[in-house]
Amino acid sequence: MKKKVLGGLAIAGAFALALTGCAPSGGSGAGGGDELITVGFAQTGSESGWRAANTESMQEAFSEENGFELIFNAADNKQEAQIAAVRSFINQGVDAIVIAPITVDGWDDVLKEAQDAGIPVILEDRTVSASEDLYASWVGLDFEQEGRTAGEWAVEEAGDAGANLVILEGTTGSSAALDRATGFGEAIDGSSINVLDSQTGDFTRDGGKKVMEGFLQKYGSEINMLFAHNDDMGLGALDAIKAAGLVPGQDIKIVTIDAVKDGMQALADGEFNFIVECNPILGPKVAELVKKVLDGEEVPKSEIVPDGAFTQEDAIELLPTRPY
Ligand code: GZL
Repeated sequence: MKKKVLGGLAIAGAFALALTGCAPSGGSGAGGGDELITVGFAQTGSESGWRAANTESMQEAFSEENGFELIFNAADNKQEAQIAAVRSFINQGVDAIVIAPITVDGWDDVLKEAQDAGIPVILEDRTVSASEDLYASWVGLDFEQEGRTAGEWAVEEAGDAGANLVILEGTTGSSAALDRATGFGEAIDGSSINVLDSQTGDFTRDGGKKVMEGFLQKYGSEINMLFAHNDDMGLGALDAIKAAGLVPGQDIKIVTIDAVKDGMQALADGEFNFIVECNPILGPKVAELVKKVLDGEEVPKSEIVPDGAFTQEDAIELLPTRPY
């Protein structure tokens, strides 16, 4: 295990640790050779196509040939399991911890424990409400802008005729769901769009299908627009819409977020009408951040990765070359 000593302050810290008999092992700054950097990665789970692409990106970036030993944990979308995984990484004495936090709250204690253990934490994808002093850096997406872009499309699509909209929300308490809702809400405020209902489908296809079935039982063909916080819930909703004898993309206009391959296929097929991208390929940036932090280099507290947005024509053109 390679613990690169951080900066000057950390050298003093390492010296203090040496006095207590628990100095970091190895590391280029502390006489370590070319040992691997051990990183504990606490992933949310495997709830969506986006998550699969994000996990693949992280596992490729944190490879042995890139100088890492990755200890991977997927928490099945349960925060208590994710916090337990982080505690396990701390007990194993990893060199750094990466977290894709399922929800924003509840992280203060375990982040303080990692800090007290001298293990830097980098957040990727979603973020937390805990003080930014408790983590080294965050790299992710502008979820509020993603929601705003989806809302602006919905307002234009509704025009003066208006629309009766239902919303499939992401995981309750996640920064992705909270911020997308904020951005979307601001964009449609004062418009001709009437929000009939909004409920979480937990970012999963099954969740999207079940909630959409409930919406259709309650509102039937009154619904003519759907905003799903991610492609997977929108794809699940397609089954419910078709089972109700309605035509997705025509009877019910659909806007989603992510732009994973299955979503872009639905867009190309005319079942979705607009998709806002959310880039899951974060692995290379996170791996670079880990090395910089362990080398004691200054890093930005946050970094936003740019997103695009796609129409049906875009999807038809881009599908053959989409990386995820
Ligand atoms: C967004 C990410 C969300 C995706 C979902 O960065 O956290 O979680 O939009 C995924 O598909 O489940």
